[in-house]
Amino acid sequence: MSGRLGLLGGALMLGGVLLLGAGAVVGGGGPAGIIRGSGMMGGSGNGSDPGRGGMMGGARNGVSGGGMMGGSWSGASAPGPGEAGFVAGTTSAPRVVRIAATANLRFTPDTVRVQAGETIRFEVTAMGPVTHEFMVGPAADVAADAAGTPEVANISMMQTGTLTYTFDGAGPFAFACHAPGHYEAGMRGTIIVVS
Ligand SMILES: [Cu+2]
Repeated sequence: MSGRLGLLGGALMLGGVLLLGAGAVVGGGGPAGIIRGSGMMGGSGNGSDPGRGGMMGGARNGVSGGGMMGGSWSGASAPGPGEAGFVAGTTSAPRVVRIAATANLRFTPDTVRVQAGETIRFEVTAMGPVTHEFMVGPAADVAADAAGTPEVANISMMQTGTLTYTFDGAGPFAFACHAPGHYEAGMRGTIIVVS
């Protein structure tokens, strides 16, 4: 709780859009995994597959497939390094990584792979009746809740906090929630930088 909002973040929006996206996938058919559901905006080769074509439309609207698997939230992110369709995020076109902040004080996923130098737009949704924060940056700063570390605070139930961050250098980088007691309970995550 550094009290500072992230430099580029702070925007809150209703998370209902995510629910609509998940619901739409039900009718899309097929095993909608996190990677498959990400879609490829402008990508090639997917147009001939009707099932995936539907998901492409979802991605265009900012909600991508993934559906509900095992009862847990799996809002899909754009493909990451090493995954089919990966496009490195830039400052003008950040890559979207969606993270669920759960009522049992965890982030899902709790590990995010980024390419060195990438700009990522984190969209963090609070999935239960617990308000969270999302801080990302150098691991030491995140662990210490250092003032000035980019953070979006007060993400309440079914709201989404957005924070954009560029991963310059080798890291290590991390993310965490510093709502009282949450970090101590294990609400933290790791950024893996690949070159
Ligand atoms: Cu939290």
